[in-house]
Amino acid sequence: MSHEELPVPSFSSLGPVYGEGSPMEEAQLRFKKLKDKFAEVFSGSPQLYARSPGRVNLIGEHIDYEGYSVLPMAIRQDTIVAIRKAGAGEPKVLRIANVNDKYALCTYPADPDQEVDLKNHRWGHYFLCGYKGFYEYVKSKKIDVGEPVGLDVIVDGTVPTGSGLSSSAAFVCSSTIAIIAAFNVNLSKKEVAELTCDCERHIGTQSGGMDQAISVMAKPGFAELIDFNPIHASDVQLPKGGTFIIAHSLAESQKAVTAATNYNNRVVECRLAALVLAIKLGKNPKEAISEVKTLADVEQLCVKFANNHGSSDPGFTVKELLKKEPYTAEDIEKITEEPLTCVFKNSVTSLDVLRAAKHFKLFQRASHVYSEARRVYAFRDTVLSNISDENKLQKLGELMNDSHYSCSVLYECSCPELEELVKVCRDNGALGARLTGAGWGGCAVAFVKESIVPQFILNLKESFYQSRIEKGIIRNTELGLYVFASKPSSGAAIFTF
Ligand code: NG1
Ligand code: MG
Repeated sequence: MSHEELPVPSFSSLGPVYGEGSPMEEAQLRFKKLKDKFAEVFSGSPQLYARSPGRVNLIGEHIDYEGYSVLPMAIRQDTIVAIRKAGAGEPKVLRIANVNDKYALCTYPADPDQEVDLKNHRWGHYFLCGYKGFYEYVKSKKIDVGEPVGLDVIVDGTVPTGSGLSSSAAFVCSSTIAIIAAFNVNLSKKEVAELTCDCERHIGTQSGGMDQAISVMAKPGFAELIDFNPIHASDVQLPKGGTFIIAHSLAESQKAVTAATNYNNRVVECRLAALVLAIKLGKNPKEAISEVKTLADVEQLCVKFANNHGSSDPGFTVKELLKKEPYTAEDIEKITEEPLTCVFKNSVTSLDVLRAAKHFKLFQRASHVYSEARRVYAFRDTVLSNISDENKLQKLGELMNDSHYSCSVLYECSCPELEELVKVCRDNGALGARLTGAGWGGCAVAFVKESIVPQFILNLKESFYQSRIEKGIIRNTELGLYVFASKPSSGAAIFTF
């Protein structure tokens, strides 16, 4: 099997494919549960299963959609989708059930052209994202998959939702891969990574491609440096002696619901920052509006300006040309010479952002993106350097701390619970700690010397979780779900048995 194909494992190879350190029995039990649930809800057996993991982003936050490389690793927690294609004569319905009864059966017509009803969020929408994206893809590539038919689906997810660990991508990727396999279409991992990123945008977030890329392309034992345009993953072997601990702040971030004020707002602010920079650096406004989509698009112009002033840092240009005070829409329209509603006329979700926003913090957002993009390479270079392991661990921790500071102060995607948790991690000896994923809740990732891991987790329980247990926010017995060490796990796979 080449690195480029999705593995189709058998039961005997389940352990290594399913994830490092995960007991075989646990995996077998989950497949049995899925199979039993399938028989109970639909009668009969699934045709196949697809699995895709969540991820923790080690560094490179909120820069994938600006075209910059990021450095995540897959985690053991995942989503498995069991699927069966209905026959031609059977009802043309998508029936999506879950092994967890908390999620009620969702049904949709088997119609690839239906819109995802964003005003009424339902958990099954993520499957629909994969379904629509699949048909768009085969149509664009002129692949004939016949008339739409019904699909019976059971889902089992173990990635905590709203936690910044990409439960959404695990769900979208496993759904899409299950559909691809059910229709017998053959695609490379790279194609699947690109396609699943397009799929997830149907949920209404203007996501970059990090989560889907790592979920599809991860290899056990490695973090990956992911580049975009085109997507490419390079293995990064993490140094010995350090462990990543994931800890939940217990604040849930509902990204699909808060998109207009949080996630998509930042995407729009970055685009506006890029436009204003381009125009200030000499581009004609009309040209800038049609050509400049991301801060990466204007980086060379910024560097050129910086060079003329003795610097090589695009952040220098941001400081010189953007004001620190927030911009109003009118401030920006004086520069773009076009109403913002026209600039974003083709994007419903961006127009939602414009309606919800009072002002735009262009200096802060651009400063974050350019500095964070550089930290990703500094992280990779540190891993590859030949300084002592001890110094490596220190330096990686510092980069993570700098990343958190930038996310918190410049990008404003943290929250009080995450601030408290990151501080508790550092006070208890973490080499570095930062929020991970989109933020506004969800998890922190701490980098800890292997020798102190058990004590570190105990201390975290004591100083962060104990008071929350007493308040009844979580149960003592669930603690393992909210704070755990994580090793780089394997990427998506298809199972047939
Ligand atoms: P989360 O919220 O952790 O799934 C999101 C985006 C990523 C990336 C990060 C921030 C989606 C599917 N994922 O991750 O692409 O932009 O935020 O770095 O929207
Ligand atoms: Mg997500």
